[in-house]
Amino acid sequence: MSASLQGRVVAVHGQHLHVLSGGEVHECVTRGKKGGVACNDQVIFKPTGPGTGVIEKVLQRRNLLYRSIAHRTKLLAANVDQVVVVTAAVPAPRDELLIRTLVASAAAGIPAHIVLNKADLPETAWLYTRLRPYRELGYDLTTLTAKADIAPLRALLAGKTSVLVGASGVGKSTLINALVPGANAGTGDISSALNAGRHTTTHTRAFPLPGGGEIIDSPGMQEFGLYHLGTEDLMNAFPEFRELSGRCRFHNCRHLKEPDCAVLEALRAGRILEERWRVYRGLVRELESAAAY
Ligand SMILES: Nc1nc2c(ncn2[C@@H]2O[C@H](COP(=O)(O)OP(=O)(O)O)[C@@H](O)[C@H]2O)c(=O)[nH]1
Ligand SMILES: [Mg+2]
Ligand SMILES: [Zn+2]
Repeated sequence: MSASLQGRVVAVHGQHLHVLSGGEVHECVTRGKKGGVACNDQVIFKPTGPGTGVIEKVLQRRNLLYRSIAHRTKLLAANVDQVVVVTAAVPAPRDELLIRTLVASAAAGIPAHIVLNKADLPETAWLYTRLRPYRELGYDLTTLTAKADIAPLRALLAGKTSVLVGASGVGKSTLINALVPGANAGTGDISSALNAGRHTTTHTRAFPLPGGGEIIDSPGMQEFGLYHLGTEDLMNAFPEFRELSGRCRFHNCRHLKEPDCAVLEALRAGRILEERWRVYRGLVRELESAAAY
């Protein structure tokens, strides 16, 4: 019997994990570990043979992001420094996806950084303007052209562990391929038949960056899970609501239709973005109906 080792999970493919320990990758299984294991978790595992092992324990996490699967929570990534949410003017972006991503990051206590890709397209100027309120909310915005120059992104990622997320078609795979030599991420340029197969498998990988730091990619995933959150967590994940906390008539105000609600007043006065509040209202309903599952 060999002694247990400590390592870091660098890839998750269902119950199969790659754990990096002492410079070597061990293929480990979880044996249905309760609670699950996330990419980038620190774990204790017991070797079961050459290059194989079984997970015994997940060490305490600094933070945790969830994957979105209809009404179920699955772990995605742990111990990360930032979320990088990629957006682009083409295909037409959905406000809701961006907002939900920012909410999930805020609820996990992880800073989010918005990357506006496809700066070469003329439509980008319009989206840049639309994103101005987000910069006022405190989110950093980096504009770049993945196909031409990813230097601005390299600077942003250097020395940090980042999770990459964004709608299909915004250029995530293009960015990964430019950042990580040999990553071979399937891009929208490859035949869609080939992509279809790739995207149905949900695996998550941490790629070491040549200049230090790591980027965590989960092909096919566009959105973080939110079903583990309560209404209170949700309110706190909107900085513009949080700022008004204590100013509503009712201390337990949910900012939905209560009288003398400071959030609703700010909304009517145009100081809160309508789309942000709408997504908030939708999420409150969604989480309350999910809680019944
Ligand atoms: N014009 C332009 N197209 C880009 C850029 N980056 C990626 N694309 C294209 O956008 C499409 C989707 O890219 P892909 O990396 O597969 O997006 P993903 O679905 O987010 O992984 C592909 O056709 C890319 O060639 C860019 O900076 N400018
Ligand atoms: Mg892709
Ligand atoms: Zn209120």
